[in-house]
Amino acid sequence: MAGGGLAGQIARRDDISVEDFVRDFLEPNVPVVLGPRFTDGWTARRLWVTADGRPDYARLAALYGDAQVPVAECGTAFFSDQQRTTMPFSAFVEAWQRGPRAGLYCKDWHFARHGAAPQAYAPAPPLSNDWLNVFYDHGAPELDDDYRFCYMGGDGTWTPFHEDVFRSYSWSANICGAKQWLLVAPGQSELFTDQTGSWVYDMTAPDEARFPRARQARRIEFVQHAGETVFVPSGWWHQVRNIGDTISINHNWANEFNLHFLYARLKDDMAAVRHALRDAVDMDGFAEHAQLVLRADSGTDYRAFFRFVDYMARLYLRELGGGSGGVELRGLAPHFRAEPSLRRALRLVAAVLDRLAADPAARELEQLPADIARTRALVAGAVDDPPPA
Ligand SMILES: O=C(O)CCC(=O)C(=O)O
Ligand SMILES: [Fe+2]
Repeated sequence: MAGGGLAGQIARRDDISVEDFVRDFLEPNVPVVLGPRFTDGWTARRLWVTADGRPDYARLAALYGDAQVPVAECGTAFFSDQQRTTMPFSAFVEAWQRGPRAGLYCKDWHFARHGAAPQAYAPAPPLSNDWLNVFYDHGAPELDDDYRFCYMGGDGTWTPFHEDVFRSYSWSANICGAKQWLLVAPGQSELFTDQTGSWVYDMTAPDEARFPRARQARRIEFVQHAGETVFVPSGWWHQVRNIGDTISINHNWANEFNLHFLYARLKDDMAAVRHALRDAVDMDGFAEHAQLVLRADSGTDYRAFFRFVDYMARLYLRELGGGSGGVELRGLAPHFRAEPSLRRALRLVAAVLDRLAADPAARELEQLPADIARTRALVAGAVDDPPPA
């Protein structure tokens, strides 16, 4: 690749068992494209698409026209993202049909929360171990949030270079159309970020004056076709451009295998907050103030992270005890709910709880250390080896 970093190959699997996906991709945190068999049965692939594989604009407008949707203007940068507005879905579809020059990209639309057929799809079994959406659905309904999204846009609409929220995984399935992907493995961020915390906006044409080493980043580039699903592992930066009129559904998700990435992200963000506020460390109430700033910057804080982990730990303990009936976990493939998987998940949770318990930013908070200790003790009964006799 001319002037580019070493290019890698994307793995592709027409079919894969949940066990193999866990071993080959989820645990080692490696990207893969899954074949169309995982989406062939989806209602969305019939209902939203015409016989010749194009978006069925009239059908879409009739189904969801009244929804207010977030729309990016792909030609207008706004800090590290694009300018965004909100409009009725019917107005978006009208502009979309007029042609790609509009550059409007309906993205991050929480379509499942707005009456837009949550039954339009079901995550592929290997991708079903989705703690983030289990937590928002069942553990924190008052937050009225989720991480299920729909993207719709014409040829050339695109998403700038980024890493996903909380360092979560994503998966992205094409209902119709195609996407050009660029993925950059973790551990290279010094090549494309600067001192001020800004990063490269367009990795296909980086600003060489500001980011002279960006082109050295090792990358994987590939096209995702209609029906295919991309697994984006934790901490892999990525950029995406639509080829032709494209609709996709995606989730951000997390589970036992990337929980340590989520925690590491929280800890890194906290270190940045404490550095920014370093002149105030001796102030009364500094610990709580730092959490507030963390929450504003990162969308979460230590207590929210613990609440998420605690909720999932208790759910898994109940499932292990056979008592729950499992409504909360019913979306997970059987493999993830089998006893060995539950135990392994709880061991990974215990490891993260141990690190959290030792973290000075957690220890200085009211009540949190006691809460962590209580949950850790509950988990211990299920996972810790008995001490040698
Ligand atoms: O399809 C896009 O435009 C962006 C998708 C993305 O960033 C993701 O799936 O994480
Ligand atoms: Fe993303």
